[in-house]
Parts: sequence; structure tokens; C-alpha cells
Amino acid sequence: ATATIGVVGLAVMGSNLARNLASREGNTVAVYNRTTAKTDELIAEHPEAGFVRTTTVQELADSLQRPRTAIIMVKAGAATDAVIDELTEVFEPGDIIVDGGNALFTDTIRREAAIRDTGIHFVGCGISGGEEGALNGPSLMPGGPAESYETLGPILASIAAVAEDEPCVTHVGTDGAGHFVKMVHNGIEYADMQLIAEAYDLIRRGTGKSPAEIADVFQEWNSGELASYLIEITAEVLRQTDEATGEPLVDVILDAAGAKGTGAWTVQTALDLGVPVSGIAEAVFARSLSSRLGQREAARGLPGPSQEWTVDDPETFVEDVRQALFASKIVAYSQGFDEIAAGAAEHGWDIAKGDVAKIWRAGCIIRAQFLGRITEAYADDPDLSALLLAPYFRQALGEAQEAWRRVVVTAAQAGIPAPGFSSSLAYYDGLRAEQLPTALIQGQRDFFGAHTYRRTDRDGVFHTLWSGDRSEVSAD
Ligand code: NBP
Repeated sequence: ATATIGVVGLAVMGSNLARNLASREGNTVAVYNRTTAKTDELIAEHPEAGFVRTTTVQELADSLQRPRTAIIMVKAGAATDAVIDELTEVFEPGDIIVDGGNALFTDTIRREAAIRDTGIHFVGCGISGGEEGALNGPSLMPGGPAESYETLGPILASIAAVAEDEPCVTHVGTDGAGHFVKMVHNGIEYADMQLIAEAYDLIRRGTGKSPAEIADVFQEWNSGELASYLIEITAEVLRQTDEATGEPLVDVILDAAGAKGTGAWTVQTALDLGVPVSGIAEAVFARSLSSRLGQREAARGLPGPSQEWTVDDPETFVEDVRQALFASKIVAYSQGFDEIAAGAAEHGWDIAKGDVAKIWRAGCIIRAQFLGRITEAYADDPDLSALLLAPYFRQALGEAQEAWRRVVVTAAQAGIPAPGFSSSLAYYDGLRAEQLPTALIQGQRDFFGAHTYRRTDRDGVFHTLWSGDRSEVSAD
């Protein structure tokens, strides 16, 4: 046995990850793919990698030094189950199977439990950064048994992205914790992208700037507190001209956004946990709305505002939009970290939220300067009740909130949809409210379903005899 690690599944992600692994000192990589032609193609294209060719899982197992470690990069779902079953047949106690695909965390929990008794370690590892990240350094979010991390940690650290001399990898928690955190990462990514799109739309329709001019705005924003990969690529996309028509590319791309499902998982999971991730949910819904082309076509005649909308001072407006974007982004991250905390509590994971922010600083799609602030916030106070209450974010929201309100009002008056900005503001105002109208909802629930309520002035549970004499009784 000569190989130090195996990669199973050699489509784009697996091939790139295998090449990344092979390029690091000390690694010899065995590769296996169900269709051997793909294995041979990869080996032929990259002789420099020194791959060990294997054509069956048995050959793969035989080629690996003990404890064996194999990373699976196949299609999430049934394919992953099939490969795990095959590997479990040929691996031995102490060996490690890593699933680097985009698995749903509950599948990871199930898979880990199913093979635990064999003594083989199963690690669900979130991998972010797309194809480019897999090749040059992704952000890695491994879960699974802590002891497997002793073997796996150094291998993953060798291929991870690096932020301020630290590899972007940490043992997130047991069983499905890594895939859970990766899921929330993707949810936050949806929110970030939606907020950026709203900012672009408002600026374009409010100031009449061209996409290329708005690219300049984003480029400038990228040197401030919003500095991030997504802002950077936004400028690039807006600057792109379509070869066929000479128009800005963004004007010829159909405005129907696709989705692979991880944003929806984040929201579905949050609903189950009772965590309000409204910013993320609006981002998922905004994509769904955009793709309902028939319905949008049918609704095109619905009336909008009667008054023409003009922005008096474009420079001030652009700055207001920047502040609204920053404030809404803080809300989205705060909600995402709430979901991580709730998931950890539900599933018994000990997740260091500051470390999660740390490993998102490079390699992944939401990498941003901002994440350093999140790490600092949790370092100062690991029990922070909400991220947005940390001094830095509290101050930023305080400074941005007037501009944020102006932008939301303007969007509503102008008839421009800004679901991310407006729902984040509503969340902010809901969270800071001394009194919410949910008292009335409790009254309604008690009226039609005798669901009872608590009182502000006394302990206990109460019910009003709505269909009787309307007196109040104790329902303890
Ligand atoms: P795909 O998701 O397209 O999967 C193709 C691979 O799965 C091929 O190697 C294929 O083998 C293998 N496979 C299938 Br399909 N069914 C199989 C089975 N029953 N048994 C064995 N192998 C099977 O590849 P990808 O786009 O490289 O993505 C790999 C994973 O990474 C996925 O889980 C995906 O969600 C995730 N991903 C992550 C990111 C990211 O940014 N983190 C980006 C893209 C993808 P064959 O060649 O024999 O058909």
C-alpha cells in the first residue's frame, strides 16, 4: 500500500480535490471512479499528480496505508449511500470515510450512526468554494468523531484555504455538524447575493447608472467594510459585455434564478427549529418568484405607483443603499448564527461559532473581511445572545439604520421589490421592540382554540371563557 489518501468520484469536484491533495507534500493519492474511463482521463491529463490508479473499491482499499482515508465526492443522495456501502465492505475498523459532497446533515447523522458499530469512522465534511476552491484551497467543515480528526485534520489542513496563516478548517462537531454548518453557509450565501442584487436594482433604477458604472460603485465598496468575494465578482459580472449583442451581459441573462436546494434546506431546518431566518427565507423565495415566469407574465399589468420616482441626490442615495446592504447583511449573518446555535443545542454539538466564522474567511463563497469581526465578537463573548448585539455590529446598525429606513421607504414608494432589505429591517425592529402585537395573536388563539396565554403581571397559564361569561380562569 502506497497511497496516503483516496478520492472516490472523479467529476469536477473530486478531480480538483484529488489534484489539490496530490500537489501537497507528503500525499500520495489513489483515485477511483465508478466509470474507469474517467479515472484514466484524469491520470492522463495530470501525470504530474502521480495518482495511484484503482478500478475497484477493493483495489482502492488495498492501495491505501492504514488507517485508510477516502474522500467521497459523488452525487449527493443515493450515490453517496451506494459508495459508502461499497467502502464499508472493504474498509476495516479505524479507517475513515469522508463524505465531501453536499449531503443533507440528517443523512450524515443517519450514515454515521449506521456504520458506527463497524468501527469505521464516518465524517461528513462540508466543502465550500466550488471548483476553484476544491483545486486551490476550499473552506472545510468536517464533522464526525473527534478522534478521526487526529488523522484527518492534518490532511485537510494541507489542502484548505489559508486566512492570516491559519488553514480554513476546524472540527466543527460530531456526526452531521459539519454538513449542518455548510448548509447554513449556503443559506447565508443566498441572502448575501439577494441583498447585493437589490442594491444593484435600486441604484440602477434610482440613478440611471449603467451596469458598468454600478460595477465601479461595487468596486469602491469592495475596499470598505463590505469587502468580500461576492461584492468583487458582482463588479466583474456587471462589467461584462455580451459578445453577441454588445449589451451588458446582465441585460441579456434571463432573470429567473436557479437553486440547488441548500438554501431551501436552511430555511426548512430553521422552521423546524423555530429560528427566524427571515433574510435567508426571503432570498430563497425571491429566486422562486423570479422563476415563475408564467405567473409574472400574467401579473405584468398590475398597477404600480402612480408617481414617477426620481432620486434628487444620487451620491447620497448610493451611500444610503450601501448602508442598507451592510445592515441587512449583519441581520442575515446574525440569523444564520442563531440557526447554528439552535442546531447545536438540538443535536448536542459543541460548535465554536467564532471558529466557524474563522474558517469562512477564505476559500468559501461568503469569504469577507466582515467575518473577522464575527470571530472577534464571539471571542469577546462566546455566549452572545445574538450576533447583532455585539458592540461592533450594534454600532454599525445604529449608524446605518436611518439610511436603511429611507431605502426601504423609497423602494416601497417606487414599487421596487426589496424583500431582503425590508424583511431584515422588520426583523431588526421586531427584535428591539419592547412590545409586539403577538399579545393579540395569543388572544385570538385562546378565543378559537383555547390555546391559553400567560400574563405580564402574574405567573401561570390562563384562559378566557370566550363563549361563556368571558371571565378568566387559571389553566395551570
Ligand atoms: P456530481 O454531483 O455530478 O456527481 C458525479 C459523480 O458521482 C461521478 O463521479 C459519478 O460516477 C458518481 N456517481 C453517481 Br452520479 N452515481 C454513482 C453510484 N451509484 N456509484 C458510484 N459513483 C456514482 O459531481 P460533482 O459536481 O463533482 O459534485 C460532487 C459532490 O460535490 C456533490 O455532492 C455535489 O453536491 C458537491 N458539490 C459541491 C460544490 C461546492 O462548491 N462545494 C460544488 C459542486 C458540487 P460516474 O462517472 O461513474 O458517473
